[in-house]
Amino acid sequence: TEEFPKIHTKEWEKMNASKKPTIDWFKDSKYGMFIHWGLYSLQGGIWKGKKMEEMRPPFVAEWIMHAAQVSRNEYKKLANEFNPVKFNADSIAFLAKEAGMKYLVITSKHHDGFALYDSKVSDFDVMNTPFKRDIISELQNACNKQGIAFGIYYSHNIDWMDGSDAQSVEFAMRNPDASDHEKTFGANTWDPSPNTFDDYLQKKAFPQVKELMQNYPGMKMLWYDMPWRMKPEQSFTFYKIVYDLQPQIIITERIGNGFGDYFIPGDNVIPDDRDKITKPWETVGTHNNSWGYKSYDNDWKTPDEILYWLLEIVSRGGNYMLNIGPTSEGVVPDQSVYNLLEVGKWLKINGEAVYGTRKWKITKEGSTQIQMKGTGDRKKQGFKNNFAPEDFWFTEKNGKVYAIAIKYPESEALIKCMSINLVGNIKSAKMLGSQSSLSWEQTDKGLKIKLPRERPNKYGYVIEISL
Ligand code: JFZ
Repeated sequence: TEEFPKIHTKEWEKMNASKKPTIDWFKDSKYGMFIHWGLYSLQGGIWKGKKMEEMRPPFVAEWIMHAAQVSRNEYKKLANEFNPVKFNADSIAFLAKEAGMKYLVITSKHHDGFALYDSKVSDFDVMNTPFKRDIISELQNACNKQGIAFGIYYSHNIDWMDGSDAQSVEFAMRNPDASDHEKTFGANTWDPSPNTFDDYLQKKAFPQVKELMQNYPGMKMLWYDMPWRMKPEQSFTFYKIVYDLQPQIIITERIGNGFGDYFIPGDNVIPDDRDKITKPWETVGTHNNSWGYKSYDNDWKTPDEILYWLLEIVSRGGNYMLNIGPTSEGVVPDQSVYNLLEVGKWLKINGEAVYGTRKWKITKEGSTQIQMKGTGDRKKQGFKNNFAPEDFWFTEKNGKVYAIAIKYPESEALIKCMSINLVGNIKSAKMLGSQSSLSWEQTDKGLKIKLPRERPNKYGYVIEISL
């Protein structure tokens, strides 16, 4: 980041300015779908009978090639088995729509180097599988039909097939105790590509990003991953290739060296109020504990837990992009579908309190949950579904404040919103999804509101307060 002002500042600022409409759209959209899908989905986290946890961390299924130290030749053969005949782009776009998501980002190429689209740059692509269908194109068309904005993830830095020296170093970036890692798991034994990093950039990554820009017009976002080891000039080139062909696209700051348009606090990380975030931001979340499909991980975030993440994030002014990992057949696991649709039902009634809102001066009251930091097992992070009726999250929009609760009070129909008394001047209050206007009383202990008997959705409610 320190290096960034030294190169192309003026040019970058000009390019950055062209993205204003997309940034505004992004800040209003709030909720999106992330899709991790590729050859690794065939294994579901198991390589020759061994689970990832018996091999090398990180234990996310899209890292199976690294975890099992699979040689490039052996890994390449998986392409002969890739035939997800049940994949239906329309039903995935429809799922996103019904889930209340406004955009969708799919892995066009992950760290294993396999392209899910028709690439003329590399043979290691979906057209060289029995499936022979351009997944990126099908999904983009399906999203266009549903009015879901479309974007792609592209692993610009790590490419185990064609990149260089991509061994446990990536892990070292995240884990300062990499030497322990080597002691525990041994040195890497696989055969990384002989290409230099620069060869890889010139011959594969830059040309692939360019062809993606040429072949899939009208995209909204590009999710580059892993800023580690990128030189400022290289990050800049990745930014400019996109700008030259699709100037509206906004780019993650994981491009490296400060060139991104929006900030990613970390995987499954809700930023702390004290973090000084200057760019629009997005938290990405796993649904279980893996991005790619993991056959034995059934530790799904429940609907109210997903709602909790969404509220924590939106009340702080950010976006939430929640992941699905389709199987080798191209289907989304049932529990994942069910949970997304449950949240979608909540959003159909309460979406007013989410979309287009901004951070209010108070983000939250009540103290049920803790801050969660870091990727990984959410139970280890201390998550319990123990929401209380005293917990409220707040957002604001057009002179209205939304007080959002995940839990109804059990017997009393009277709730107290302590924070609201700070604003004075209340004109009216109502519950979203209910016709009756509510009576309220401003006390020195906060706003007391008498709730209607209706329960528009089982996962809590929103009081819309007009000021
Ligand atoms: C990366 C990938 O390695 C992973 O497979 C997945 O695609 C995820 C969305 O992104 O993993 C990261 C990258 C950066 C951080 C954590 C995980 N980080 O900065 O905390």
